[in-house]
Amino acid sequence: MTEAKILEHLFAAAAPFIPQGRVIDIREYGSGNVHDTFLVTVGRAHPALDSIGDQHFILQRLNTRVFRRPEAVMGNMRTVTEQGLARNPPDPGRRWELPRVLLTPEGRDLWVDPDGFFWRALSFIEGARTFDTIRDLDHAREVGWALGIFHRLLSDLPPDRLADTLPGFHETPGYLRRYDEVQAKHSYNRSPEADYGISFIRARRAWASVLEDAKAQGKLHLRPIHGDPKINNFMMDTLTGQAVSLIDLDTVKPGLVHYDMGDCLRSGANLQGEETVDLEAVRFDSDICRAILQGYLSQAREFLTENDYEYLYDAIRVIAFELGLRFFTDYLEGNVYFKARHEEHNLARALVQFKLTESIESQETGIRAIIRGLRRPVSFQQ
Ligand code: GN1
Ligand code: MG
Repeated sequence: MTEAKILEHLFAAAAPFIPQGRVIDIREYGSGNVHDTFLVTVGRAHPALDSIGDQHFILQRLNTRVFRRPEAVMGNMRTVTEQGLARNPPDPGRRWELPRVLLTPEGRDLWVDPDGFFWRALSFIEGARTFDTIRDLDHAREVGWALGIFHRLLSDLPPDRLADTLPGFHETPGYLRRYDEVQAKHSYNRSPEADYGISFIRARRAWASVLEDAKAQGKLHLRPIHGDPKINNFMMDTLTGQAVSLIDLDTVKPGLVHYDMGDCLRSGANLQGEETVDLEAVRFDSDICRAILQGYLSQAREFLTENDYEYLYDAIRVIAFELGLRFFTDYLEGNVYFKARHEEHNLARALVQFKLTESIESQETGIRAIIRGLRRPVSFQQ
């Protein structure tokens, strides 16, 4: 498709959400691995956007191969944002917003194009930006604070008010079963890297169900979670540097807060970022880990149980391992889930997560000591 044709499609997809407005510009936005995301600049705002300042919105084409029930995804998103969360200042004097779902004049939150693709529009958090990696300890504390606020604000929402839009998401044993199936079905190019991945996974199979086992034994409980709190889903105010939003609410659903903690820490404490090609430099930074946890616990201490703390170390290790396993399986399967820029992209991503897992394992004693130290209440000044 030519560029002009693509733009024509994009303008057509934006139009239902902005009936009275004039779209000035549409450009690709962010670095998501699943949906196609665009930033739309409008001449006149959508009625649901603020009259002053809001001149943008986010337009997304949903990946319905991953999210098979787009209506349920939108339902969850609306439950979370409309439950008074959107502009509810969780801490006096602090800015806090969540992206709002923009509706068409008919009140619809999705628009289906003539080819059957689902599109949606979300408000854009102005005056804030995202980062792919953590810059410093203050940034880390802010990220932790924002995840803590998110969990705290959702902590009284019964998890069954949210649909299970991605059955099995973050349940590691299921990803292992999928890996076995794919391995049995697909041939792949033997290489030292692929061999390393296979033996890496083999050595961790028995332990990988640790969170699911604890859940089955009643030690850990389902709560509303974000599902994808990696660093570039936290928006930081461009002036103050403080966290103002946690975006990408597709994966909000019932789950373990451990999935979120593990995901935030495996992402935040990897200063090379998950796309690095410098494998030797990949490590888990325990100072960043401590700072994220400090920020998180300033909000989460009131709802975490003793068992929750017990499984925090495993959560960090298992979610890094699981993401590596997911990337690796997708590589073996021919890149059908994560968008890949080249054939070995998901193999390279998997190796980064495996290296990170090794680094976490080699620092187990230190990480457990950090968690133990932070369990005692400490004052944390914002
Ligand atoms: C995917 O699309 P994106 O970048 O928001 C994935 C996450 C992974 C992440 C790794 C629904 O998120 O689970 O952690 O890639 N989302 C889904 O970058 O599978
Ligand atoms: Mg996501």
